[in-house]
Amino acid sequence: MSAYASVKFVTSAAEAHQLAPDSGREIAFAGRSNSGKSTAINALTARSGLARVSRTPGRTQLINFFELAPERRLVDLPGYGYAKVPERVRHKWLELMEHYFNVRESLVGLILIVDSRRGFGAQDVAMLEWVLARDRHAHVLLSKADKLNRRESQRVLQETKSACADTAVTVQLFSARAKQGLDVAREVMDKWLNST
Ligand SMILES: Nc1nc2c(ncn2[C@@H]2O[C@H](COP(=O)(O)OP(=O)(O)OP(=O)(O)O)[C@@H](O)[C@H]2O)c(=O)[nH]1
Ligand SMILES: [Mg+2]
Repeated sequence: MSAYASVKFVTSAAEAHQLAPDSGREIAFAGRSNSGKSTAINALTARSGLARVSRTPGRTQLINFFELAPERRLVDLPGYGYAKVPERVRHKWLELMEHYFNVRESLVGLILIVDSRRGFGAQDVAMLEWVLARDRHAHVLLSKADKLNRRESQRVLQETKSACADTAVTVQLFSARAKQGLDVAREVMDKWLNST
């Protein structure tokens, strides 16, 4: 059964003025292009077609808002780091992200999706610093963990935890395909969305 029985798509924003109303609480999903953000949202909400999964990296250039319950949202942010994206698109991404993180009062936390085969990149670290500087929570999903064996996945988990050791950032292994780590991630999200 879906943990969020009545989840639904709300709106897409390509421009700053198109963001969903800034009330209640929301959690944003960010990460490199193709890291598995949309797939994670679908797995966590147990709704396979909710967020669009792309075969072409860098396709999602929109901020997509989903409603879990009244005044409770998940936000699928456009990915970064795809080499073939033209400079104009990269610039627009930066502008839109800066606006989003600067104005968004309902943002309570960031779920950062990092491909477990790659580990942290410079932009992932920059994204975390950005969010922590704004006093929001952050949690890292090391995605596609089904692609690694146990020894490899434990290694990337420990390395990532060490990189976050001086911060309040939490880290876990995650696989949408193997349904690994769903409950842990949902617990984090529920805490952020519902704590008083
Ligand atoms: N093996 C495996 N593949 C995954 C998993 N999660 C996502 N993928 C694959 O990774 C690719 C990218 O997934 P998306 O969810 O579209 O990634 P995204 O981060 O939303 O990508 P953009 O929107 O383009 O930035 C797809 O081919 C997915 O099927 C996983 O847990 N395991
Ligand atoms: Mg996506």
